[in-house]
Amino acid sequence: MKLVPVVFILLAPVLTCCKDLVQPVDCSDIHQQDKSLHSGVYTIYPLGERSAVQVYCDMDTDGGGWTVFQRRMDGSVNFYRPWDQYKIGFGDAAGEHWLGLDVLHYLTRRQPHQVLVEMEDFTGQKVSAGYSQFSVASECHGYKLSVSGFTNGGAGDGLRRHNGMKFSTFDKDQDVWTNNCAKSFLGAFWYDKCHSANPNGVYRWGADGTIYAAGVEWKLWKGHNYSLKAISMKIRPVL
Ligand SMILES: [Ca+2]
Repeated sequence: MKLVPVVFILLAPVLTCCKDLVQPVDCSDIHQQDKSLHSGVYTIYPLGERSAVQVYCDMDTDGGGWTVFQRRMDGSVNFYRPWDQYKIGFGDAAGEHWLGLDVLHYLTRRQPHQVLVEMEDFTGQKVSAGYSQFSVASECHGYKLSVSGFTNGGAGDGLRRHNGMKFSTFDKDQDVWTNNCAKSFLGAFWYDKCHSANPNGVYRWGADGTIYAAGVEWKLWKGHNYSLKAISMKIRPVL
């Protein structure tokens, strides 16, 4: 019986030390550590201590703890980019950003995740689409998307037809169309042939049919010739 306090005394420095070394894997970890933190840019370590990456954490929506992996808001970043950049990520975590397919794969492989897509038009209307299950396969499997369990926040089920698709960029065509969806619709996504959502399309400031279906679009809400003001895609572990 006398051993118990001795063991704790001996372990105390180790436990303290380990606590300091714990690095957050995602925004959910950061939120769990301190629920008073506000939304903003944080550093996460999806793959251990050498994998630091900046990301925007949504600590407000529906309880917070969301890791934002895609965000458009002002057209400041060009999203028409090649495979290697979609793989590792690009843009500015404080603004328009793509976190990267590798990080998406690692995070969604660790544990079950949900996804929330929020969007806004140029009149200030806001809608969303939620899915209780979301995962992205490895690069070997084409970063294949698995998404299900739709909840409608007014946007409509825009990801349904993209479930089971591989990711495509203009220089890596993994869609199921005879042509190249990424080239034809100026984006990069889990295209089939081709899309009902094009969040990585060209930022076009509202209604614009100059090039069909090439804008930042969510077809079931605003159709194929309306480019959204803002859209973000965020994930969180299912508790
Ligand atoms: Ca094709």
